Amino acid sequence: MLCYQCEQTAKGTGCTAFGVCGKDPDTAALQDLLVHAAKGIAMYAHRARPLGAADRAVDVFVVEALFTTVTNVNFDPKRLQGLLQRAAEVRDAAKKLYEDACRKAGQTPERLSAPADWVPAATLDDLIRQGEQVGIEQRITALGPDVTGLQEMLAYGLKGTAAYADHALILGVEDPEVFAFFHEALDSLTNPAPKVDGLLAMNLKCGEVNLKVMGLLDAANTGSYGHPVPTKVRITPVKGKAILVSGHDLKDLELLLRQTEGKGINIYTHGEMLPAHGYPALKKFKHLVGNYGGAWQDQRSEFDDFPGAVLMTTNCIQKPKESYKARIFTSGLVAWPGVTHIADGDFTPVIEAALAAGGFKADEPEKSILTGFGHNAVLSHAGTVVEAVKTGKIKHFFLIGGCDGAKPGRDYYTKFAEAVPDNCVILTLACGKYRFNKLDFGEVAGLPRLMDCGQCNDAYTAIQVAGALAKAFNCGVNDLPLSLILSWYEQKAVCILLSLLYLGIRNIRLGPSLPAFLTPELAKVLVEKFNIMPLTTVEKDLAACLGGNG
Ligand code: FSO
Ligand code: SF4
Repeated sequence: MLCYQCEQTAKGTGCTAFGVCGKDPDTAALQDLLVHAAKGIAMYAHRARPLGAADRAVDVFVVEALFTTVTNVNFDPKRLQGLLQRAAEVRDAAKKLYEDACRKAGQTPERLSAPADWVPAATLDDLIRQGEQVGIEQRITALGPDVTGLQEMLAYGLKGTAAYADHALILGVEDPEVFAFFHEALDSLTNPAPKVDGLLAMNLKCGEVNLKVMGLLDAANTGSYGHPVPTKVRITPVKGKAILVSGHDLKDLELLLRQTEGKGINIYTHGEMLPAHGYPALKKFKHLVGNYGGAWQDQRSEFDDFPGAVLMTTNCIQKPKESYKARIFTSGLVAWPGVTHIADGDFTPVIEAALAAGGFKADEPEKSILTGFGHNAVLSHAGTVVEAVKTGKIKHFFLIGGCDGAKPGRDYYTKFAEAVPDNCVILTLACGKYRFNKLDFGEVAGLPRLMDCGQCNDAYTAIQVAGALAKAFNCGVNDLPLSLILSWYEQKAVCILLSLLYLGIRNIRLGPSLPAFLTPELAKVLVEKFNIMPLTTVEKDLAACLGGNG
């Protein structure tokens, strides 16, 4: 296997024997084959659409297939085998769609070859062998590391965008143009002689489309649950039976809240589910009592200690310990072999496991943190913020956000947040915030110095806020007293980075390490075009930011 799609990839170059995330070589091959199959489907769907032919089932499957292969989502070869069988059926449907549309238009259909003509092997072992033939290694040999790296950056950007598109469509918000782009971009990845310029342009287009998708998801979340409002969230347990909900899927949380109402079970959020507490239609549930634990990489000890059931609605799942394997559940696209999967929104098994577990025996002394600083909430203070900047009360803004992870260097973000001067505001989002969100940052100009904008997709909020500030100060976003200190881990961070690059945002500090798929040549291009900077030391980087360099 060779997988280098996430930040924790082995030796900073690629997982070859076994994934650091827990992905075994067989699962890696099946995921590669699923992406290959999605490209084949897209070849037909991309050609059918201009002829007026589209099929929502095809569109949605491509989104789900991509999201399935994001880091820490699906580790289950059996589930992947099922998805591959379905992929072949969907591909046949897309082929028919295209050929029928051609006939109708009086055109001769193109005869498409690999990956459009993929025939799924009959057994799991043979599917794995097929997957081994379509991995990154073969392309690095054929096309070289730069072109392959750019192709993979696009593929990872698409995977991240697919995750957000999936959340939005679950809440009933979708856009045919977005589906069309997935097909166009995947089709472009089948080009036997790709060019660097074309790939760079397609990567930026992915950033553009992801921005649109984050907007759709924002509309879906706020349309379903209202605009987040600043909300105090309890971080200490209360007595009673308990369910811990992790991941990003607000719909699953809503369903679970409804199904547990009046059952004497308290619901806690974990990791990226924390911002759910800010949404009016979710916070109204009295038994949504608090947030438990930290970011995803702490789950093995935290789930072990949690005296109730656990539900993983999206990534990031890690190999469950035997101690809690019987009381952890997956939903949506998440899968781990041997872990019960809730496919139909009926969370009865989760509720039963919570009732059977001990629950918290007593209330712990109350402690809380704040969340809910979506764009509406932050921009409702726009006048105060602009005034405070003009009078010098607020000197600088820092967006310290992105994913968390297990690598040692990630304490940089804690130290950076701690070192930010008192007259500066810190905006944060995604699971990286657990590095510092329990520290007391106090206030500046009557506003909290630390504002939690939400999940990783709420990078949309940060972009809205930056745009509004730039307008108020009549300057470009790059001219604002704003620094971006970003941490990345998986492919959602890749699509957000592409969106920021599409917007022309420069001087991003990216860590804890640069992606392995960015060869030195590609990294040079990004530095020249966008002045992306690796992290150095907190002292040097902070001084540079405050001195006007990013
Ligand atoms: Fe984190 Fe995992 Fe939200 Fe990611 S929980 S790492 S970028 O899935 O999606 O920030
Ligand atoms: Fe390695 Fe990350 Fe790929 Fe897992 S997802 S196999 S940790 S590069």
